[in-house]
Amino acid sequence: MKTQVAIIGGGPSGLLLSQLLDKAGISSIVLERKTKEYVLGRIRAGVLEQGFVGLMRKAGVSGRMDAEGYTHDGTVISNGDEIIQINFSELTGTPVVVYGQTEVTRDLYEAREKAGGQIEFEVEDVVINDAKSDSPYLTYTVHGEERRIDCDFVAGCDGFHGVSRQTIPEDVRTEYEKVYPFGWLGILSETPPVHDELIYCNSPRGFALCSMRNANLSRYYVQVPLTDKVEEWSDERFWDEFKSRIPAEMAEKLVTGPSIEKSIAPLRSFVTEPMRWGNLFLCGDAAHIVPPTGAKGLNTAASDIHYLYEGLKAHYLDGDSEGLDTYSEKALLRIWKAERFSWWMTNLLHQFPDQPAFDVKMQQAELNFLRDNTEAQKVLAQNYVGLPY
Ligand code: FAS
Ligand code: PHB
Repeated sequence: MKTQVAIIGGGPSGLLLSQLLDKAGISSIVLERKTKEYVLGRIRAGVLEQGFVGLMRKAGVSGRMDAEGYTHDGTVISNGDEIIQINFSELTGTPVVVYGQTEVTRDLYEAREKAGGQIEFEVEDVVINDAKSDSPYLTYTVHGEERRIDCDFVAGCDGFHGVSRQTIPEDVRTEYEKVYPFGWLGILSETPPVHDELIYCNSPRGFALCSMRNANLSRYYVQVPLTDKVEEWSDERFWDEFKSRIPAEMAEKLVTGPSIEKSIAPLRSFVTEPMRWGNLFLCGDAAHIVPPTGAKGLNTAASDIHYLYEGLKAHYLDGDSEGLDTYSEKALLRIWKAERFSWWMTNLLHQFPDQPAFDVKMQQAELNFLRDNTEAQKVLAQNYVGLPY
């Protein structure tokens, strides 16, 4: 088979890129190693920056998001029982949209299928060949049958455990990593959210987050040690612990119920440089990971897709390759700012094992400065709603 852009990975990055390219008349094929049902079974991000919302509109897939997404004008940071209101719209003029990644991915699959987009599922043994040449090609198998795609460019949208990043020689790559000494235990419950905005909770017992998916679907998290196993957390244990970490006024009105999903995700910061090698371009989790504390994972994948899409469009439509030549540098500039914000939010809100007493005092001083200083709240808001592309 031949296409202009071969995309590895049928998650939000790969699907959004394929849909945008299609709108510009540029052909692509998406290779996904799992089934569509498996991909849609993942519960991940929940908050979309305006940049992401704009890309979904440009891709023509914003109908359900506009109808069912929740516009949030702010968020709450709590310190024990103390409530710190961060008003995005007042401080930056920009809200965020709460709309789950699962729904984003579902909308993108529907759009690709409606447009007759080529997506191959359950692919295996994907190999990127001749990435440094002008005629790279992919080889792979589907149920044992060997296949090949000849293309101009390869977009590595295959996440942290994919093949793309590993294709770039180790002596070309520089990797930066910080592993946090805790994870997040997340649950979904068919209960009304405890508050109409998200609440990021700092408590002496550890971090907690009150989020949501819709008026009767809550998404809640608690920080847990890396050694914890999800089977050690009954629903009762989760609710007791969660109530002990959120502000008392919220705990009093919390509606609990059975979990319909429960999982533990480790937290890490990770970046690989460069994000281009020949005609292979890395996007999203294939190139970088953030702790979810700043809601930046999915949103930095979106800005990568924006830069790559604009570069490919200029290349094919105007014969201008400047966007492709500066892709890695431009994407990394914004990624590192998202890494910084996610690292800052994680240090602000979590309890670290064996944390020195001085560091605890620093965390409290940071929270008190945020409570008392509108400029500090504005800096948080500018980063949370999304820095410019
Ligand atoms: P993805 O990992 O979503 O997609 C990559 C796709 O490539 C997958 O479908 C995979 O099956 C496929 N693939 C991998 N290797 C392949 C191969 N060799 N061949 C073909 N296909 C291959 N972000 C937030 O903003 N907020 C959150 O709360 C949040 N929670 C998260 C929880 C978890 C457990 C994880 C893992 C991530 C979370 N994230 C969160 C980050 C997450 O949303 C990512 O940023 C987002 O999925 C990035 O999208 P993609 O780059 O498309 O990568
Ligand atoms: C979520 O709703 O899953 C969510 C929201 C905000 C975050 C992390 C996760 O920072």
